[in-house]
Amino acid sequence: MTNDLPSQITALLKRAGEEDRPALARLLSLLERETAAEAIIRRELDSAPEKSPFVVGFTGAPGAGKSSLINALLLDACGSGSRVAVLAVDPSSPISGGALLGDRVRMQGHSQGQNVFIRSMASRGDTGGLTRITETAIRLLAHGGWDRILVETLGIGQVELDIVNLATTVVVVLTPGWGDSFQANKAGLTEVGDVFVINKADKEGLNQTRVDLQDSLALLSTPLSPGIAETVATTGQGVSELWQIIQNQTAAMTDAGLIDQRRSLRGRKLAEKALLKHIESQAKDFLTTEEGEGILEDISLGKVTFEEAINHIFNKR
Ligand SMILES: Nc1nc2c(ncn2[C@@H]2O[C@H](COP(=O)(O)OP(=O)(O)OP(=O)(O)O)[C@@H](O)[C@H]2O)c(=O)[nH]1
Ligand SMILES: [Mg+2]
Repeated sequence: MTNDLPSQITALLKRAGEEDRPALARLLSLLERETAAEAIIRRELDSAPEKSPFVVGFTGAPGAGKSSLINALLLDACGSGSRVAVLAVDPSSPISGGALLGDRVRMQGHSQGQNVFIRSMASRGDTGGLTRITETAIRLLAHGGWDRILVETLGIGQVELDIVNLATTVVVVLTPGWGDSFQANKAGLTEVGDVFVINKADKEGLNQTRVDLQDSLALLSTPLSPGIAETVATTGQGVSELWQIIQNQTAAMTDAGLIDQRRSLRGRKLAEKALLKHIESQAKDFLTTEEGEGILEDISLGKVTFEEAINHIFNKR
């Protein structure tokens, strides 16, 4: 099967482009499972007209209520009448076909209706790889006619910082008690948010968290002040307002030229990652050659310095 992967992908892309859902689902599975599929899909999409979907990234600590919020948004504000895709990116679990978000949302009755497409993507390896897969998945969804995409990522590491490059708008989900419990991750999260939502507003500590958040945001020198919302995802309280704030913030960012800036930053970051990966694998290959082994030996014996070795290697290539 793998042999005719390119023609299989070409055929699936054609069908997905005509809004065929099973074809899109199959492409996403290939992307997730077949290492070779990613490059083929990207190459084919590169030659298709560029689409710019509206991508809202939701990030935050485990259990903050990201899935519940997305669910409430689907039920309410952004779901009514328009087509919305949801992508849950799970950096922690290996591929299992598991659908953390999907199961929950399905349970609550969306059942992948006409206007909703839900999919989770698991890690195939390193998180850098996951970021690329996520980007490709977003492009696939856009190709399939889903131009409004909500992405859920876990807010504990590189992936959620990378979502900044993938999303049009980043929503950071916090909960009461955030001020004291997530010190280590605080700076990272406050820097990436375009909109901050304090979810579980029914819990104790809301007022203190609001103050803590405002204090943290005051320290940042962002060109645009972020939007702030308060919600109870489980009852839907504040969810329409949140969607309104997301849209307003996006419009303000577009007017200020910040969206385009982010897109080009994203392109650069992805290019940089791909280049570094390439250089690293070349260097690794070189180090297993006789000459590479010799150089390592010479360094370890103190016959040459690191600098000399590096100069020697790079001048040669
Ligand atoms: N009291 C209260 N509980 C909430 C609220 N929002 C979510 N929950 C509950 O919090 C728990 C975690 O919610 P999830 O939506 O799974 O959170 P998550 O951020 O998606 O979690 P992970 O994907 O595991 O990181 C669930 O039991 C929800 O029912 C809220 O506003 N108030
Ligand atoms: Mg979740």
